[in-house]
Amino acid sequence: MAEGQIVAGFLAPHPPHLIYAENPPQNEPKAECGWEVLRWGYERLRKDLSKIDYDVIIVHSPHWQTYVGTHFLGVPHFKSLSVDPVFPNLFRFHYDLNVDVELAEAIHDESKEAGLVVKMMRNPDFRVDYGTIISSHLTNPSWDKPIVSISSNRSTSYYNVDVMQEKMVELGQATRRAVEKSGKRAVLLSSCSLSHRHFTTEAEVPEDMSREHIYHHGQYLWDMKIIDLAKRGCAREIHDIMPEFIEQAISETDAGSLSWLLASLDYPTMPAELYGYGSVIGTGNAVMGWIPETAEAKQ
Ligand code: 2XP
Ligand code: FE2
Repeated sequence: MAEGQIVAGFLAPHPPHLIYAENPPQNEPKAECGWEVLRWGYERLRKDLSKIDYDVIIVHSPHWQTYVGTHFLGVPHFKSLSVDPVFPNLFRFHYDLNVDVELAEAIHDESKEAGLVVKMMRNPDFRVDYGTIISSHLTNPSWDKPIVSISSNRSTSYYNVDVMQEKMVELGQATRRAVEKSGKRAVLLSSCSLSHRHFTTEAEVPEDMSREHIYHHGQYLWDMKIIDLAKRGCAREIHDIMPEFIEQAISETDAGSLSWLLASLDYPTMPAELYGYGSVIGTGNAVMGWIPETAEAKQ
């Protein structure tokens, strides 16, 4: 069996607004427009992804919160309705998805061997979280690939940010080892925003873009710092300033998704491709990523 590999890794944020504005048939609420720069960014991401072969999407989501260890979806098929608890007016999404349980178990086993507390989630009636669904949909709207969904252990809140960082390094390395042994080609998604300070009131028309703007200049500067480091191939530095970024920008990366992605990719030194940056209810969102094969092709 050929050695498996991580063929791409993306920061793939999950504001439900992006699905709402896209009007896929699965979502009940319908919009006129909205958040185009981010949606065009995802469009460019999909175009790049269409040029590479892959078998599976692995997503780490802040909205599957498990306080005892890291959990993995462990049922082959899920079909239900996902309603965003904060934005039920924007996101009522009928999902129907397949899970690569074999690979999920392999990452689970590698993680366990590395000393992490882990669990396979075997409840067939479990409601898949909207972070997993939104990032997976925007990356691959045809849903023709199985996913592996990994929970967030929330150790930044439950312990502290250093514990989160350490655990995500272990989880990322375990993910990489499991993918390599599996013989599969995997695309990884860190399902999170960067700065994460929300508006406290919503516009009457949610997609009224005259109301959408950066919330806070300091948080914007932090987002630019992270993007600049990624574009310059300084993934290790992003890991190193993560604790300060989380504190100063109230970042959704506190869930560990980005730390996991960077560790899984073994801290890429190739420049990240930035597909788009924009605010959603004031939060900072970058769609960007690393496709190692494109770097090799350019050499
Ligand atoms: O607040 C969150 O975590 C959400 N997922 C909803 C909205 C905007 C995010 O950037
Ligand atoms: Fe979120």
